[in-house]
Amino acid sequence: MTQPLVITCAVVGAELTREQTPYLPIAPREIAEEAARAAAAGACMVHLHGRDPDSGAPSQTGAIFTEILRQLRALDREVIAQVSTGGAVGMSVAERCGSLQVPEALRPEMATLTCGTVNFGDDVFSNPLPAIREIARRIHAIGARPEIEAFDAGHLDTAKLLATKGELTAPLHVDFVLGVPGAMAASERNLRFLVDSLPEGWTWSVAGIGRHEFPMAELAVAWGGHVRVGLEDNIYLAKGVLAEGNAPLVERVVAMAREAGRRVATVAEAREILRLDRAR
Ligand code: KMH
Ligand code: ZN
Repeated sequence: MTQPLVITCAVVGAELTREQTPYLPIAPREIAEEAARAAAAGACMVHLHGRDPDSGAPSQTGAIFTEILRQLRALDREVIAQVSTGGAVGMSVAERCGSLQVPEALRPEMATLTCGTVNFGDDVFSNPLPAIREIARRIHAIGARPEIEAFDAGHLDTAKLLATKGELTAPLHVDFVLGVPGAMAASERNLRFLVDSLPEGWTWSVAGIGRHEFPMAELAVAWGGHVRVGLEDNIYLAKGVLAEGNAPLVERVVAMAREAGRRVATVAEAREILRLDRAR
C-alpha cells in the first residue's frame, strides 16, 4: 500500500541571500517561526541550516542550532527536526557537525549525510569517504538517524556500501537532490533510475532544485516517494512569482497530493515511515 506522503521543508539553506528573496529567515527566531509555519502548512519534517544573525552568512555553530531548536520547541508545533551536516561549501567536517552539538533535550531526530563529493555551481561540495564516515559516526553518537543526501548516482552506491559494511543501519531514507548545477540533472529518467536502484525497504524523497521543484514533487507523489520543498531549493511559486515564505511551497505540494488522492502523513506516521521510533 502506498505510504502517506512525508513532506520535508528546507526552510533556509546556506546559499540563499536576502537580495534574492526578502522572505529568507536569518535569525534563529525567524528560522524557527518559518519552520513552524511550514509545519502548520503540512510539512512533517524541517531541514535546518544556521545563519549568523548579524551577517546572514551560513553558520553551523552549536549555539545557533541550540537557539533555533529551543525557539522551535517553544512554538509548540509538532515537527521532526532534521539538521544539516552539509553546512556550506568550504566548511570543515567539525564546523559542519556543530549542528549536532546541542543540549540532549533538544537533539534532532535526523541529520543529513551527503554520501559523496560533487560539483556545486562553481564550487565543490567535498565529501570524501573518511568525512562521510566521521559525520555518520557523529550522527549516530547523538542518537539521530541519517538522511542520505544523494546529489549524484554514485552517492547512493556509497550509502549502500556503508550499509553493507554495517557503518550505516539499513533500511535508510534517501533524499535525491536533483538539479544542482554540476550535479545530477532533475529528469524523470534519472529519478526513475535512482528509485529503481534503491534496496528493498529503503524510502526516498526528491528535492528538485529551482524550476524542477514541483515537477519532481509530482513524480514523487505519483510514484509513492516523498517530497522536499522549501526556499533552500527554490524561491518561486511560478516564473517570476516569489513564494512569500516556505508555507506556500508546502501548500502547493499538499494540493498536489490531494489532487492525486494521496494523503499527507501526520508527524507520527512520518516517524514510522522514516523509522525514527526504532533503535538508531
Ligand atoms: N549547502 C550545501 C553545500 C545538507 O544540508 O546536508 C549542502 C547541503 C546539504 O545543503
Ligand atoms: Zn541543506
